[in-house]
Amino acid sequence: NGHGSCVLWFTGLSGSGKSTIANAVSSELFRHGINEYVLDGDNIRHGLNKDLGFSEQDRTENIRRIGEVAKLFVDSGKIVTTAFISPFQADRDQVRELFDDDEFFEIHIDCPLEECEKRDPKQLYAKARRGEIKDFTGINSPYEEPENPDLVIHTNLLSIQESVEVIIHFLQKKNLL
Ligand code: GGZ
Repeated sequence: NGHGSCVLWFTGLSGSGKSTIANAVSSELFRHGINEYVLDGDNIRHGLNKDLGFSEQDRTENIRRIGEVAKLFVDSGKIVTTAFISPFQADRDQVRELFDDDEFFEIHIDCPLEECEKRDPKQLYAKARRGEIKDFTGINSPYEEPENPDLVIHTNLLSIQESVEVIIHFLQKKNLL
């Protein structure tokens, strides 16, 4: 098991590609026999965090708990990728505090709001524009862009495969693979 353990903390708007890229990175790492796991809405918000909504307070608690879970995975030797909007810099900074410098990487999955809104796979932006979802990130709830990201992936310019390659190279450069 000759690889490091760390957290790849994705942050970005709804529809920016966080889950898609997280799952593609996961497949690539798995193919190379690497001990990895993805935390996303499906396995966290539907279970551990199903008591939480999308108020600023609940998002902060969502991210705090996910940070603690990610810490457990890192302690168990995994490379863990998290795919949550995590809109607040202070919350992301709090999570970073749980880790050593070489264990936590903030990765901005960066896509212009207009493009995310055009993609709108679940028609959530449309609903938010019609006032049917309150506190929707980018529409009527803030997204704070990372001030000092370890890596930025422009998903409007790169294919999924290209995005995966950038992240794999990043892990190699950090001597984690
Ligand atoms: C943002 C919302 C909201 C509101 C439901 N604002 O594109 P999706 O559907 O699959 O991903 C979004 C997901 C965001 O949950 P996170 O846990 O990542 O958010 S945070 O980190 O801010 O706590 C979206 C859906 O949940 N969703 N309502 N109001 N996204």
